[in-house]
Amino acid sequence: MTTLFISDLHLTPARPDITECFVTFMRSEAIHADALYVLGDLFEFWVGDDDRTPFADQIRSEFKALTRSGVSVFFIQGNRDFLLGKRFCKETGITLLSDVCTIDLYGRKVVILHGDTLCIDDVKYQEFRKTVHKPWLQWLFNRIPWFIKKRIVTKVQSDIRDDKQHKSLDIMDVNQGEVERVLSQFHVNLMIHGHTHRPNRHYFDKNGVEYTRIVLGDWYTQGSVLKVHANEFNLQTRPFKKDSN
Ligand code: LP5
Ligand code: MN
Repeated sequence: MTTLFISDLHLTPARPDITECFVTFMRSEAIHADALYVLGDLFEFWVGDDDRTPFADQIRSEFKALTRSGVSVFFIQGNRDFLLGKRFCKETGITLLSDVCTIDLYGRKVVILHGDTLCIDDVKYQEFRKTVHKPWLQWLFNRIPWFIKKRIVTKVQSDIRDDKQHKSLDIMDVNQGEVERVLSQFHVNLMIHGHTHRPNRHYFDKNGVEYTRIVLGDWYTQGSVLKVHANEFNLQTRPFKKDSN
C-alpha cells in the first residue's frame, strides 16, 4: 500500500536526464503504487493539449501505460502547466483535480495543492496568475495554432525572466497566514505541496493543535518523491544517471 507524490519536474526535451529519471520512476516504482499524485509543474511549460511533438507523446505514453496497468493517477495544475486540460487527461487516463483539494490518505484527510497560491506576498505573480487563469483568455488562447502559442509563451517568458531575479526569497515562499487559513478552511492538520523548490517538513502548533506541511522537491539535480505508506511519510531523492544529459 503506497501512494506517491511528485511535483516540479519541469520536463523538457532539453533535459534528457530528468526525462530518463522520470521514465525509470514511472516504470519501476510508480507501477507498484496504489496511486500517483502529480502536484503541478510536470512540464517546463505546457502550451496546450494540442502539443503533438514526439516529446509530448512520449510523456503521454508513460502515463497511459501506468493508468492501463491499474495505477490511479491524479494531476493538479502548476503555474507552468495550467493549460494542461481535459484532452490530455482523456488520452492518458489520468484525473485532473481542482487547484486545492482534500484527499483521504489511508484514513487521514490531507489538503494538496501546487503551492503557488500560498505565495500571496508575491503580489506581481498573483496578479499575473489571475490574468492567465481568466477562462475567456484561456478559451481564446486554446484556439490559436500550437506553434504560434509556443512563440507567444517564449516571448512572455523572456519578457518576465528578469522579474524573478529582483524578488526576495521570502516573497517567493509561502505566507504562513495563508497556510493556516487553507488548513482551517479544509479542517485538516496536514498539507502537501510543491512549487517553492524547498523540500522540507514543517511542524507548527496553533491553539494547541499540531500541524504539518510537507514540501516536495524539484527535479533539477535529482528526482524527488514523497512516498506514503499508512501513516509513514518519506521524502526521498532519486539520482540522475551520470551519462543521460
Ligand atoms: O515557476 P517559477 O518558480 O520559475 O516562477 C514562478 C512565477 N513565474 C511564472 C511564469 C511562467 O512560468 C511563465 C509563463 C509564460 C506564460 C505565457 C502565457 C501565455 C498566455 C496564456 C493565456 C491563457 O509562473 C514567478 C514567481 C515564482 O514562481 C515564485 O512564486 O515569482 O512569477 C513571475 O516571475 C511572474 C512575474 O512576476 C509577473 C510579471 C508580469 C508580467 C505581465 C505579462 C502579462 C502577460 C499576459 C499574457 C496574456
Ligand atoms: Mn511552480
